[in-house]
Amino acid sequence: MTATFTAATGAFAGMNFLKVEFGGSIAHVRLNRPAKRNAINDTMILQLQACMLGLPESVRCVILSGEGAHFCAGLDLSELGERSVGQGMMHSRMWHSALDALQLGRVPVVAVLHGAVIGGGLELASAAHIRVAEASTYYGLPEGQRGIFVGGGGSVRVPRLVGVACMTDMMLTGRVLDAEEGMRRGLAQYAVEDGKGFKEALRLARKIATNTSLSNFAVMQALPRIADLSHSDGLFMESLMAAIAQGDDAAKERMRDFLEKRAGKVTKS
Ligand code: 1HE
Repeated sequence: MTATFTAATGAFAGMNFLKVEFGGSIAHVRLNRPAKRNAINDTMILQLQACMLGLPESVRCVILSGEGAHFCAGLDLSELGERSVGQGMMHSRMWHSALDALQLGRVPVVAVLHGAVIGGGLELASAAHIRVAEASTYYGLPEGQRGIFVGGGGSVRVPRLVGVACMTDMMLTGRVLDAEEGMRRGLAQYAVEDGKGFKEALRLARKIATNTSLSNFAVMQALPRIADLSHSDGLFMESLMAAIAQGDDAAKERMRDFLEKRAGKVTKS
């Protein structure tokens, strides 16, 4: 599968800690600070937020990856030292806004993981909708060893994937999960050989990009919220979302396509 991606211009080109490229309806956003293992400083997290909020309408799916040998070494620890308690609070809230912009934005994000996915790197990865992990991937939450706590939404998102017990273990003991264990525990949905992550992500992104916008939006916005609700409230919200989605013209057209034998059937592969 070949892909032609071209470098973004304008505001995206000015984002020095990201490399943004567009290929048709897909944007490829790369963390671009390989010399520091893509450690996320304040500028980078703000650029990521601006990038997600500023995507052109033509973009229907994002592939997120990391330049160099690792996906992301987490928070830039060199910026941590001088922060007061109040500044620490605001810093964490800044990460929350940025990762919410990614998780609860307009388009789904497929993350390609390789090498270290550590601390804030795992917080970032867990905000994506789909994770493809190359064989070199390993996951760690060394916050416990560094004397800090997760601050980028990890305590909310990571237990949803691996459970509270596994996250507790990772934080208390420094346990590191390799690609295989991460896959088994739900940190990634797809496992691929080294170097094959982007190709797999592109295959998935192309499928995602052909769904109706409203259907993708419902999956991204309603599913995590429904998971927060009681049984009864969850079912009510589901009914609202279902009615809205099926009332959309694009959904009606797809139903007609199926009934008039123009749409594909569901098959095993
Ligand atoms: C960094 C960072 C960083 C690398 N902040 N500068 N995250 C961590 O505790 C992970 C810390 N990093 C590592 O364990 C290792 O760097 C790696 C396993 C990721 C990669 O090892 P390696 O041998 O390939 O690289 P390196 O030689 O350790 O690092 C290369 C450079 O990147 C070096 O700088 P240099 O100036 O000496 O070349 C490192 O200092 C720098 N570097 N990682 C700052 N994280 C929202 S709250 C989230 C809380 C957290 O994320 S806590 C977890 C932080």
